[in-house]
Amino acid sequence: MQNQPITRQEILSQPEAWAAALQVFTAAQKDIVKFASGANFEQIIFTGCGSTYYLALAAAALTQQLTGRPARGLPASELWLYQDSSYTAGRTLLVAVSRSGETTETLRACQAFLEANRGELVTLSCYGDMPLAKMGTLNLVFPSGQEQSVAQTRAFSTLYLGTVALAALWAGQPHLVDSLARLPQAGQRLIEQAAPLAAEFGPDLTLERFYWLGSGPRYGLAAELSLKMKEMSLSHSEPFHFLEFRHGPQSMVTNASLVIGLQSSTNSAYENAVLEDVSALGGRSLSIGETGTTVRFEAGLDEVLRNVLYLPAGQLIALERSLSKGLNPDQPHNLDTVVRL
Ligand code: F1P
Repeated sequence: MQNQPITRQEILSQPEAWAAALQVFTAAQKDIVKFASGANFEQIIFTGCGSTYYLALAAAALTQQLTGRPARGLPASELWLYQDSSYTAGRTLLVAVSRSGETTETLRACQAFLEANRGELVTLSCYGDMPLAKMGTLNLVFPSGQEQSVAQTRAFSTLYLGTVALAALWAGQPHLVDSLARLPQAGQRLIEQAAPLAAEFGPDLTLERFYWLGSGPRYGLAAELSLKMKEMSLSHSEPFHFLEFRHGPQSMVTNASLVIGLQSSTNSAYENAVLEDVSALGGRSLSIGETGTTVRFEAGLDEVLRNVLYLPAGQLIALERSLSKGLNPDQPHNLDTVVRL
């Protein structure tokens, strides 16, 4: 494709990147299991900055759900500068995630963690020659997530998939990791289905406000998609937990609002009712989920495994809007690939 933004190619190639990441994961599986057996961690903390902080939120929620151990997602800057409000006295398993592996805040948070001897560090990144990939007891590197664009798309979903696989193994459920092999195919089908919808909503410049709703392990993903809309298309965009939308944010609904629901199966009735309220208020909405939604995965995968499928549809809407506004999605305004302090 000539004259196409690199971001489009990065979004479309996610299924292949996931397949390659799962191979990396399989090769490291024994080392990963070692962390689970005999691990006396009082808490698990996931960290990152920007996109990878939102990834940390999503990963922590899923890890706690699967393992039953307390898990939190915190920005690396907070871990570095506000250690007392971040850590307990007990041993911590810190999982640091970074596309570049060189974001200063993430490196400083990890360094401070190791110096204070708070526990063990696991890192996930995309570049094996960068400093973060040498800091942990276990360093997982996913080169298939590498990107040329500033805004993360393929890197985010690939690294996120790594944390899903980690959570499944740490929960002692390796059969879930085996099922992840079905995701690349489901991702391909999803992208084909979402592309026409993105081509419909992206260029609709009567829309001025975007709200992304996601709950439980999906809140971090809603936050990431909202960030994509901001970075790529310079649009007003905010994430909320599903039912929180009624507690104030819905005052902002007009006929220029689009509310995008990352709908679960377990709570679809409650979540869908929020979207129905939006329509009653004159706003527009669309839903992404396994079945009965505007965009449907129909992947037949366990709910804990399929969250990554929400991402490509939202990324494509942000990309199409960016292009329709005459912007360059590869190079967002005022943003660098790596923040170095
Ligand atoms: C984190 C990050 C990106 C953002 C921008 C600046 O980078 O905040 O999420 O898109 O590129 O850096 P990293 O630590 O994941 O490389």
